[in-house]
Amino acid sequence: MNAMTQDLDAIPKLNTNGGTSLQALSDWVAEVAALTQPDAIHWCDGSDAESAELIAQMEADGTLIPLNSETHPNSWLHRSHPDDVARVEHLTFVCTSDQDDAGPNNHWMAPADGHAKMDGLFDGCMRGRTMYVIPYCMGPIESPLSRCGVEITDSPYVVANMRLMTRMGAPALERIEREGRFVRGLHSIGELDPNRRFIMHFPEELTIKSYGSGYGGNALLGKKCHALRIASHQARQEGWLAEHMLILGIENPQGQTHYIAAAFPSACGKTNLAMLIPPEGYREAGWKVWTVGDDICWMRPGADGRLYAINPEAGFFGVAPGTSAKSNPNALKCVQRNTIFTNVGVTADNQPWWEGIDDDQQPAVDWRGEPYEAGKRPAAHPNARFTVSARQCPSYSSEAENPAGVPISAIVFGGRRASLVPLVFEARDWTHGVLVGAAMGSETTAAATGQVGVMRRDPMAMKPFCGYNFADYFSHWLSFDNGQNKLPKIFHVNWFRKGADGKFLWPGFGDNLRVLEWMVGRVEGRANAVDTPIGAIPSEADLNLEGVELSDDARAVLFGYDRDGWKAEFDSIGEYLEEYGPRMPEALKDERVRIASELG
Ligand code: SAT
Ligand code: MN
Repeated sequence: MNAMTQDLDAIPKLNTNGGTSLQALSDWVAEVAALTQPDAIHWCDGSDAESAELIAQMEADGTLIPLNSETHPNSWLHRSHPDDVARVEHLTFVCTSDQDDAGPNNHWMAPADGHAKMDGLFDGCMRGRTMYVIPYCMGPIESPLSRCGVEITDSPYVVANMRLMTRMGAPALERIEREGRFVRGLHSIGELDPNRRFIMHFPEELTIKSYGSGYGGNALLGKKCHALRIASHQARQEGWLAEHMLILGIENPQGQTHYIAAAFPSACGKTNLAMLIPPEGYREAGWKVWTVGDDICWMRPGADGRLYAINPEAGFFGVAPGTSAKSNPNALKCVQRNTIFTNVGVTADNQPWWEGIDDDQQPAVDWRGEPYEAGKRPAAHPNARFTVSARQCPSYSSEAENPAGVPISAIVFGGRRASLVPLVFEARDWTHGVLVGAAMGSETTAAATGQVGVMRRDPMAMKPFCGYNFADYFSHWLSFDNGQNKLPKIFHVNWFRKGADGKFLWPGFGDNLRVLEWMVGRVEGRANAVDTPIGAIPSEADLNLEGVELSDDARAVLFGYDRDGWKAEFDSIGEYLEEYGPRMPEALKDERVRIASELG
């Protein structure tokens, strides 16, 4: 299994500040130290003093650049290596003993080969560096839905981000020592050489090895690597779901709250939707939207058969460009203090700046640290990010800390579709809903390296994140419909439909609440819709469109469906499902055939 064979007694005693009573953890840390040869080991306790010391050190070596302390107290800019600005799906592997278990949706390597490759890269890579041991908990410390991990890294920037994104330090270590189990994540920035970069997962060993990148989802191993790829594998074994979904609460004027979980690919507005501000009329009437999470959702059936969800994260790693007082005032308020910005531009007075921020300021320096030249290159990288604690969000729900999770009333799937797909439709039952999720398509974004704007299938927005064969994943989803669970309704939305002029037809942002309100009405059995082969579509009269300007053409397209276009779409979905071979559940294929034949 593991290629590390050093004699542990031969390792000189390293300068180290802490330790653990858990033998499995101290043995692993010693093994990693023997392999990577750091100068010192630092066990992270998550304290303010520890954070202050790390930040001082990063300010001194230029890893963090302090921003304007009057406008943005306690906030920093980090410039990543220009070749290291997004997730690298082509270098991300799932190593299972049987290749079919990883599925056509993952790059695969045999576990022994994966370990050999990674251990070769890690050999001696921390010489001259400090190795940080970060115990963390994904989800509220007291929640039975939460799971823990330990990330070992040589990047203090990763430590600072993990401190904002997870419950990290002493309380997490206590839980790990109590439970005795944890996901192992080993990370080194290496030489930041794109040719020596791999993100490798060993789901059967609950292990992650990531080398050569310091960026977001490649390096903050609690996020996509643990909370999605490894957790999806664990969730399948244990009977729950680990999903790429935001979670929000909609409180009606009577004070009742429905929780919705929604899956969209990276950089399709999950953070904006999770922090939505109701349009004026709704606000006046007393509607409120509460943020539980903006990226990841773990859910499991409760004793009453409903799905209960937690946000395993404790912070937001949101896309900065496009975030403005208009698009997402809550996010803008979040990032006024105690925030790490990555790859944004800065103004002459040292405030963070990005395209679409919509203020009167101009950038002086771009994300690479070079003088900004208008019209030449953007000031912020399109995948520039902010990292901030969720507790700073004005709409953060107190229920986000509830160890029991929140009950989910509706699941929403959505992508960027310029044509064909209407604003919203409802699946007729769970099986249909799983097909809607499995068939999801979206145009690619800057969150991953590669071409932007190409339509690809991205089932449940999990294409880059499902740690096992998609066919088995769809079977797992279908298995929740067991006659006992009280499952949420499933919907599909498309905020990104374009008109002939190439402009978006739907205003989006706060007005998306109109669509969510209709969903809540459907859940409560009050709202109307028109049944079509692809699902139940509201007519424009079924939505509250007061104050929204939409041309007749836009209305026809947003609330209509094009039978011929959908026939072609269902042919293409059929071909897509075939790519998964014999493991693809018959129930899903039958469901596609049922709808295709209704389309005629
Ligand atoms: O880079 S991350 O994976 O953390 C962000 C994203 O792509 O959603
Ligand atoms: Mn994401």
